[in-house]
Amino acid sequence: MEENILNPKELFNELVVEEEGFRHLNNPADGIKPITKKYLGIPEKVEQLGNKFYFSDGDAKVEIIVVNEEIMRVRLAPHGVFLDDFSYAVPVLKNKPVPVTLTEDEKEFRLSTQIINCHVRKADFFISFSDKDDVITSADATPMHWEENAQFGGYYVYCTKECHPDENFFGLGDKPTELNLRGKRLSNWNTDAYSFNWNQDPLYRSIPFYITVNEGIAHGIFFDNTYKAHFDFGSEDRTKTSFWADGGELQYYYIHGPHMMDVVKSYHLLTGTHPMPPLWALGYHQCRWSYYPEAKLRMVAKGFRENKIPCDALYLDIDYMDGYRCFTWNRRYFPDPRKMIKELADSGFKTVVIIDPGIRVDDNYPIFKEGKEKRYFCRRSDDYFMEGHVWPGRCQFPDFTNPEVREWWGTLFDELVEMGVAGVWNDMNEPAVFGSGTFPDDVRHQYDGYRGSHRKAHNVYGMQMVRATYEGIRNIKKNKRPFTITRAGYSGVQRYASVWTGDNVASWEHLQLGNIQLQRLSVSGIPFCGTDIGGFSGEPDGELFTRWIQAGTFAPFMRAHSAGDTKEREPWSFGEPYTSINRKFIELRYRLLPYLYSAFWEHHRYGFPILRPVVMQEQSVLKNHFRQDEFTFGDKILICPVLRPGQKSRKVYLPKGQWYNFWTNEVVSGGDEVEVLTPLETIPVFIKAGAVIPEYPVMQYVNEKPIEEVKLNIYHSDYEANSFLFEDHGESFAYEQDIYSEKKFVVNGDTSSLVMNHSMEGLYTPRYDGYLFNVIGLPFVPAKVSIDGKDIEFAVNSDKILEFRHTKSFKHLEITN
Ligand code: MIG
Repeated sequence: MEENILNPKELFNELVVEEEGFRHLNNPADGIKPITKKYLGIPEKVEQLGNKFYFSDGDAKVEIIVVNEEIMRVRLAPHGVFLDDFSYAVPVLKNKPVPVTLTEDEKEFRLSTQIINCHVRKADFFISFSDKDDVITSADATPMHWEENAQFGGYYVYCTKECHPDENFFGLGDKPTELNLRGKRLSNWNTDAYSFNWNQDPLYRSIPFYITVNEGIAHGIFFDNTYKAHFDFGSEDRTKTSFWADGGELQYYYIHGPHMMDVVKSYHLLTGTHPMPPLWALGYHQCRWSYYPEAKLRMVAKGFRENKIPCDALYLDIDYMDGYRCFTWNRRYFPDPRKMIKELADSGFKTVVIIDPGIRVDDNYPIFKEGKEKRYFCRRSDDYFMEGHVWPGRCQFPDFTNPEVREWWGTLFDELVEMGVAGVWNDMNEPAVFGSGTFPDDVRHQYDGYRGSHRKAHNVYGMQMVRATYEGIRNIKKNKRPFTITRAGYSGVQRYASVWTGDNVASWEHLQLGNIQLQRLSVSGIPFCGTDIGGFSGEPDGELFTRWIQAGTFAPFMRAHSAGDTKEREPWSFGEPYTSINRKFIELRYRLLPYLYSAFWEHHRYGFPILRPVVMQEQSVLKNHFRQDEFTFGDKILICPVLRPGQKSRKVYLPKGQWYNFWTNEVVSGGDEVEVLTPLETIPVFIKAGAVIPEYPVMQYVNEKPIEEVKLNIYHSDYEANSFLFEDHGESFAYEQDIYSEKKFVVNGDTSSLVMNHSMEGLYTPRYDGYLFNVIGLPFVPAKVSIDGKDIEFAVNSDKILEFRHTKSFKHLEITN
């Protein structure tokens, strides 16, 4: 790790001197020359060009784009010249032509939509935003500023906003620290961080997007700048929040709430959502560094089926390749990969293979030869090819920011896909290089025609690699959904891949950390995420592994993985009672697949996260800003994993409303903490009253057998509640042509009845005919069940659950006493 020579406290203990309209920040730690920051002066005038507004202080220019009613984008051009408008995060800025009014008085210029106002203060160019009730939500604490000191090579750009006493901060991707970022100072620079620690920064991904909640109102700031970027959430100065970058343009989006959910939704409007994954990708995945030779992989496959533990995917880590050369096979370990993949597929296992960016320098290796001839590899400023050591030895690296390279790379998957490989795992794409860590700063990138050095391209390199992978496989597979997973990423990476949190450790602390990281990724626009279940390095004991499987059951992406020097790590490796409990939870994952898939659809279609921290349910309750164990999985199931050894019970906070303990069906009122028993066999799981939770029968893998019946668990409530069930073919993009089925269940009840309305939309018809209804929590003895006016036979089982069956086509259900 790099030594931190400057103490940041000293570095920012600046002396402010007023001088000729500019404020010079004199930094004593700098010694030789003071850092000279330039600040916006006084806005002289405003020009309007459609939904774009330009302000100028005579030299610097500020552009404000009204993106829609809730979003405005602010850009600064220190000398009046804006950079080309290009972003990997926001490929197309979808402006909605909304009415904007521009007004001016002696104090300010003001741009207003129906929902927000942007104020540009005449005295000092402070920019602030307010809602329609004129409540200021975000206000500059200094004017936007920059440095053009030659010693840094280019502009450093800064924005500083007011930070309020009870303002709290969320988001920013995978930072391994408390969920609430208040008081933190963090940086974005994609870094391979093997066995990272609590508070280590930065890690693998750069997501320059955060959400703040102040006095119950949320807004987001998306600082779309790919350079090394920094954030300070009231750390150096409790009254200020800053974000700045070591280059590039000061460009940020103000995204209005008022709810955190609205902010996340709008962020996805800008950066896109995750496409629907193949249904099997929501099943259980088993990974290891590495399963080889073939006999070993087959043994693991057999182990799953013999132990009757469901599993859909097996992974091949780097040892499947010939000398770690991408797109080759080690034929000694895997003599006939095609046959092996086919036979694994026959018993339901999809094979996922790893692909790293480093290409071995080897003139007998066709991929290197072609890349070299076509000059597809990254070069230094003096035009020599950039070289570094990674697993294959001496390597060169494709410039994935070049569209032609991406296209070429995409075609390289042809053979793997044709052999039956079902998914691709992109590792080391920060990019990671042994020794030096990453590429030298002077490496040149094509950057889709907006050329730049590695300083600009570093944080997007991995995203462009997995984009090439995703798009390539999508082309090859025609209308079938690719499955991809990446370690590095930048905002927008969710359009191309799922994400895992990298090389964690088999410790309780990492289980806690992972639980926070997944919630944080979820609100930062990365819905399909998971940790290495069990911990990558080190050895979990049976208890830790089982607790991790239990938590992982409710992670959008569920994969166990472990480093090469650890003991066997399959769900049955720890013996009883662990094996049975692991099985029970993995089975639960498969039972809940239709629910999870529907939550995924809600993400894809509407931009909602799959995991939602408690603060997202009740942001106006200040205490919730500091809760980080509980979250909901979709909007109906609340989870509180057990994160400590030997824990026999734990406190769980339930948001207001009525909840059912999933294991006992006991009704609990929310709005407070409850003490819940946590024997090794369970973790706290609560279902929101009024929910309809669909369940598929347990299978050893997705589509093992046709589904004959879907179970609908209906939880009585005394208020109206909506639930959805999304289904489709599970493999194709037909959903883009509306070939799916979306069912809506509206439940309402009182002390003597429960009614449910059922409606259907879409062009897909699931194959199964009927539902098995399980009605839970009726506060009365049911005397009559009728569907569309006809009486239905029913039974009440020993758990007081009302049971009956009916075909899936009906509109109205009524249960009365
Ligand atoms: O330098 O491919 O995070 O999941 O098993 C280590 C070997 C490279 C790091 C990944 C890990 C993977 C491992 N990789």
